[in-house]
Amino acid sequence: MLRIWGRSNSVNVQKALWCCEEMNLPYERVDAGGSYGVVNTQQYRNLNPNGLVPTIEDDGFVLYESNAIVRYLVARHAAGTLWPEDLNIRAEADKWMDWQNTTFWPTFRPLFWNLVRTPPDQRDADAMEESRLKTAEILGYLDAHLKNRAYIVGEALTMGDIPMGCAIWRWMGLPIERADLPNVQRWYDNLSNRPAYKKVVMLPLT
Ligand SMILES: N[C@@H](CCC(=O)N[C@@H](CS)C(=O)NCC(=O)O)C(=O)O
Repeated sequence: MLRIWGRSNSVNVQKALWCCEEMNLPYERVDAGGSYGVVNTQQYRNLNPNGLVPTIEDDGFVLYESNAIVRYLVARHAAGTLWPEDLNIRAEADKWMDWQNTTFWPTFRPLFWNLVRTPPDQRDADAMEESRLKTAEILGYLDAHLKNRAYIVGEALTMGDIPMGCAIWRWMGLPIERADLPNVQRWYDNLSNRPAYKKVVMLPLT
């Protein structure tokens, strides 16, 4: 059976879990990372020398990097649905996946990290405000893109929704002032109605 290494509150682990839940694919999850440790053991480093989560083992095949894991899982099990067969549509989905990892998350991370993982007296207020403003600005790009779409590349959920879907739960859940982004809100509402998203993504922010 597919094994997923990683704590369930990790944004990157949730990408893999959400995929599996959407596809009804059986998996075993092993707690690792954060307070669970494990990632510094030799056994884990042999699988993933970065010491980060998630890592998957699928019938002897080992893979890390959350977005690569999402692509692998959906290409293998959900061709034509989560894995768009049309090359242009798939490339568009790919683009938003990469945008989450390389643009959105580095912009949003200071706000998230300070508010969720840092004691109040040690928070960097300037970094938080800069991160909040810049995140709102770039979410405007996603908002414009979603104007005529229910999901990231059309009317149905694809892999393109998975990384940003995991990330937007965090943006929506923080006790902050949020810019008015009606299309992002509508998309987020669509995600929130999905049982798989409720089960593995909509967890307390810790
Ligand atoms: N680029 C990697 C980043 C992985 C990453 O940073 N994972 C975080 C959790 S979201 C982690 O392992 N942090 C250390 C820990 O949890 O011990 C990916 O997308 O998989």
